[in-house]
This record gives sequence, C-alpha cells and structure tokens, in this order.
Amino acid sequence: MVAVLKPGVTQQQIDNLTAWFKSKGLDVHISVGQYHTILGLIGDTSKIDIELLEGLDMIESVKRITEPFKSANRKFHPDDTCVEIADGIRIGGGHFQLIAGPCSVESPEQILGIAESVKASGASILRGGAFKPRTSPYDFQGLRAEGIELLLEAKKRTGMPIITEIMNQNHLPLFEEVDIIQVGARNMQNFELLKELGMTRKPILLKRGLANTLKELLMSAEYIMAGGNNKVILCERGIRTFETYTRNTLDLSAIPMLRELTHLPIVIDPSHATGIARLVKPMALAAAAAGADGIMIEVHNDPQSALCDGAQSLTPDQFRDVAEKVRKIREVVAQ
Ligand SMILES: [Mn+2]
Repeated sequence: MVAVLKPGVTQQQIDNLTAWFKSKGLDVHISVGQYHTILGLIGDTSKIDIELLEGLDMIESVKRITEPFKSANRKFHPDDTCVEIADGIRIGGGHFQLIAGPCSVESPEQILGIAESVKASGASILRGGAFKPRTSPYDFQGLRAEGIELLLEAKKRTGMPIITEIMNQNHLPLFEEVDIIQVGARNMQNFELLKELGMTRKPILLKRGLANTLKELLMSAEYIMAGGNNKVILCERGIRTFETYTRNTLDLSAIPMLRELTHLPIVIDPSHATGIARLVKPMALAAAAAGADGIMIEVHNDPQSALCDGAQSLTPDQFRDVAEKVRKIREVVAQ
C-alpha cells in the first residue's frame, strides 16, 4: 500500500503516522520528493481501513498494491484449485463438468426423469432447487426439506452428485449429504451464512450477486475461505444492466478476468443470465470457448408447466444438443 502525503506536512506528523503504521505491524518506507512525501507500507495491509486513511488531513491519496483478498488470490496460490466433488468428479485445474437439472424439484418422477436424461447426455452433476429465493412471497417457495429428500433419492438411483441452494444457516443439517452447497446471487453478501459455510468442508458454489463487482465476489469467497474451507467454486450468472431484452447480462469477460485474479474454478450459468431458453445454447458455447470450468444449465421435462423458470429451461433433447456442442468447442479450444 502506498500513501501520498499532502505538501507541507511536518516531520512530526510523518513521525506520528509512521509510528501508527508500525504499531499495526507494518514496515514503512519513506520517500521524500520535492513536493510530496510518499510512504510505502510493507506487510499485511488487509486490515488497514483505506477510507480512514484517506480521511486524514495530511493524506492526499492512498493506493492498494495488493488486493484485499488473500486466500482467493492467485498471487499467493499460482496453481489452479481443483475441487473434488465426488469420486472422479472434479472441477477446476483442467477438469470441466456440466451441471444440469430443473430450477426446482417438483416431484419424484420429475427429478428422477430429468436426472436420468441429463446424465445420459453427459451431465455429471444434478442441480435442483429445494429452498427457492423467489422475488414474490406468493410464488412457489420450493419443496424445502422434502425437495432435498427427493434429490438424495435421485442421487442414490443415478449416482450423480447433487447441488442445491442454501438460504439459511439453520438448514445446514439438511445438507449433510448434499455434494455442493449453492449460495445464490441474493445471498452472496449474507456474511453470516458465508462464515457458517466456511466452517464446513463442503464444496460451495458461490454465485455472483446481481449487482456485485468481481472484487466483491472474491471478498465473499474470502469469507468462506477465511474459515478454512478452500473448496469454493465461483459462478457468474448474469448481472443487472440497463438491458431489458435479457433477464440479466451475462458477463463472460468475468472468466478471463477471474482467471487472472484467482485460482478458484469458474462456472457459468447461462440460464439465469439470459432468462430465455433459446439464448442458452449460444451463451453456453461461448462460455466453453472462454474457458469456463463448468456450465450449469436448467433442464425441465416439461418447461411449459415448470413451477419456476420455465422460460429459460431447456428440454432434455435441447440439452443433449448443447452438451454435445460444448464438448466439441472444448476440443477445439484445447488444440
Ligand atoms: Mn432458476
């Protein structure tokens, strides 16, 4: 971190500030120029409140050299993280997975039928919402605990690991046999929930909030990792912009940008990003080409009667086509 002092600062002020930085465990490198004195702060500055410093009369500007996220930062962990989901199923570090399933678990026949068909098409992880964060309290809220039971039944029958969303840390006991716990976009900054998930050793798929920056996403990942759980998978699912033709705007540049910033695996969700079934395939192919470690797609056996997100759900046949083309794109990109 570098602090530029205002012209005319006295030696006494510089000494006081230097002593304060040293009391925080930092080394201070002082560089005196013709007009400005610059303090270079060496050490762990992650706990320094940059706004507090900027508010001091004697300080002109402050700049961080190192990002405030440590555990998620590629600088301190150059190799890609590979998260083990189940026997032989990994995400990251060259391992790619297709995650598919309905927005919500609706019935035993529905979830099992979809699980079998997406598995046959090449999906390796089954998704399905049990606790649903809906914008309206009058919309279908999910089958809740019963939904998780049905997912576990589908897991037992198909052998597919499952991913489902948690909304409240009090529900954690229900997630004991869930393979990946999803934190939805609306809960990305539910810090108490993130801290609790940091205490588990479960893979966590952390979705980017609808109006959050990549830095905020990484800081949320940091919350989970600070508790000792390094199995974090990041998910870009579209952000809110002024565009209204699509549900959200899929920020595909998040893939190469996050790749530079972090070692964590990156999954793309083209279903929630676009909200329109016919846009899912082109965006899934683009995500594969841009180097995503996984793609998560909503699939429903009867999208028109889906209790949630029918408009963006693919039929099993459409999913088979997307899965096949994604495989081809990945082969081409790997050449
Ligand atoms: Mn959905």
